[in-house]
Amino acid sequence: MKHTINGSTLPNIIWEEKPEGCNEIIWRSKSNPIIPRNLLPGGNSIFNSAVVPFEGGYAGVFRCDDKTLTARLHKGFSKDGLHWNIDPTPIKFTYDNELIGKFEYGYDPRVCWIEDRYYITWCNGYYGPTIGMGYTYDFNEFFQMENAFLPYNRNGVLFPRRIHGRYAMLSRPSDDRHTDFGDIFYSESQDMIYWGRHRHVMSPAGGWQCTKVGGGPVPIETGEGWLILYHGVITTCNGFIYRAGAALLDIDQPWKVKYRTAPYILSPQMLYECVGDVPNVVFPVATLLDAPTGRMTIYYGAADTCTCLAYCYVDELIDFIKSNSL
Ligand code: BMA
Repeated sequence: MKHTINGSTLPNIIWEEKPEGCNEIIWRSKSNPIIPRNLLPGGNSIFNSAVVPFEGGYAGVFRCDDKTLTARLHKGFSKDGLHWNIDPTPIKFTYDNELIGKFEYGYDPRVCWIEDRYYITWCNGYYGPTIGMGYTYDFNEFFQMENAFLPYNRNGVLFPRRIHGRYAMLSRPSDDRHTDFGDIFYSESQDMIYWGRHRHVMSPAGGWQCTKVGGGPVPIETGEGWLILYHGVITTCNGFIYRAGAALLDIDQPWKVKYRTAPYILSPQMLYECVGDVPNVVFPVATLLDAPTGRMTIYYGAADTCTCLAYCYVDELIDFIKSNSL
């Protein structure tokens, strides 16, 4: 069914058609992994990274772990979304308050265009993980803002517009370790500094998403509600397995889940998803969208090691969520 999708027109979106005979709702790029772990000199891995359309091409903020295994944020640029030029020097944020600007680590960035600039949220080391925030106009200068929340919190995901006049964010309160629990919450802010009116969105559910859930890419506004992708985790005798699901949230009250997939839509099955620094992880963090055609390109981290692409049609995904909902 054709649905209303409120989003950008991106006729040159990086795209590969669904392979003959593929019955999946999401299919992978034949070029995966599109960014190998060792693209940067001295680098250990590049994964869980966010990209946006920028000046006729693409720009992004990348999670690059070096060989000391410190996680840092680096900017990158690409003409086609596939071949990336990543700056080997980490992003240096300009900040007002050195207590906040003091860098410990930064990982799992999301980038969200709101009104006049690109906002960046990430997991920021500040006496434990919390939601760091910053912005850029040009991917040249970066400005750091106050952390959105107290530790411990991860997976801060901004909505691309104000809702009833207020900025909105999903986040996932956690602990300072590997967190074997976790629900997604919704928070609002008038100024991007003070966040409140916290609402519960979703808890873990059965099967693949029974240990914890966390937000993924920036939500997409559709006629059926906010379309989100999220990760869901199960604890097995060999540790966590990270898979991805999708949900539709109410447009006016996004803490209300309308539909949510009972089955996963992407799971670690390819060698590059099953073997790496952390085996069995797919972790979607960004999408590109061509609203008129409903083509959606998903950037995801694989096995905490490299960066991959997958594709789907938003119309098909919405129908799938509705007919396979919990
Ligand atoms: C989470 C984060 C992610 C990572 C995942 C799997 O807690 O650290 O960056 O992909 O674990 O290790």
